[in-house]
Amino acid sequence: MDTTEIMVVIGGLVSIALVLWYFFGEREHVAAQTNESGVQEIGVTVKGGYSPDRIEVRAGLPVRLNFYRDETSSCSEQVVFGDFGISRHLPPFQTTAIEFTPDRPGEFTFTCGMSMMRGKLVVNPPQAA
Ligand SMILES: [Cu+2]
Repeated sequence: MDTTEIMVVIGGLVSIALVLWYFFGEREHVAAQTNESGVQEIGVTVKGGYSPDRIEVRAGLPVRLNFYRDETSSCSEQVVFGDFGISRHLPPFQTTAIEFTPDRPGEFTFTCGMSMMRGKLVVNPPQAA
């Protein structure tokens, strides 16, 4: 193989890896990670939707959702967690942390101000001691 062929093969492998990561990578990371302070933390990118749009946490532990709004579209300027009485303005190109402690298991939808963009917070029962 000459250098050009090797480059083509490497390019192909990188593309495949990116496709796999795009389709499967994010879903593996939807569970919020518990940090040293015991806060379940996860970043959410806001751009025409929420990514990830399905976030798993546990009940009874504080949650910090770091919403990064990567657009100026007015659709996404507000995020609403109706079940938790939370409504927040998200300034563009900034990270806005939303903190609360889900006290009960269940599936809770969060939306933009007009309920067009949707995501789901899946609250699992507290971990057995
Ligand atoms: Cu909207």
